[in-house]
Amino acid sequence: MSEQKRLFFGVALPEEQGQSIIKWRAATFAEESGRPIAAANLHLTLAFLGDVSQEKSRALCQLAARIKQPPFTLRLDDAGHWPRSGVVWLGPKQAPRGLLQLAELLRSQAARSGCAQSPLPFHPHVTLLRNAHQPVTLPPRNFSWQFRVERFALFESLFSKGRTRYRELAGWELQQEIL
Ligand code: 2AM
Repeated sequence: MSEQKRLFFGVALPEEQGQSIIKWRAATFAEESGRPIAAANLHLTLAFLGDVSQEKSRALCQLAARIKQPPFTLRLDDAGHWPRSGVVWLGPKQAPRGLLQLAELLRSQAARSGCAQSPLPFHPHVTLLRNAHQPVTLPPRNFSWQFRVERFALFESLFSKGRTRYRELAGWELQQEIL
């Protein structure tokens, strides 16, 4: 059997918004709230694939390349805490239709290719803190970052020397349909 990689489809945060978010995070959450995610690792997962063989990842890439969808604007104006998974997150109060469509398509392609998908509904979020298992005081919802999502990518999750990092393996542009 070929080597397996831990993969997911996602959207990386633009550098500018990522930097602004980590400054805000440092000023907003107490140090003991949880472990902050590095700026370079901030992303929104569209479909988590788990451990995938090379053959399967190639097939999933071919399906992803056929997706035709226009870009959309993503606004991060909501925050929440999931104490069981220990995650503090940012997300949209109202998810744009383009985001939901893209995630739905990637998740159903993944499921059909044998990558089990969570039965829980898709809840778009950018994880800010991990290991946040104690109560966390969330800030008032007076923040907002917004950016155009013009591409999505397949990422590999790598863990070494106690650190996780994400490596982009392939990416696809979202395109306005030309009539
Ligand atoms: P999280 O940030 O809420 O933990 C890489 O691990 C990405 O895939 C993370 O954004 C993670 O979401 C997401 N993910 C979704 N389901 C997962 C699972 N079962 N195990 C690990 N990561 C998962």
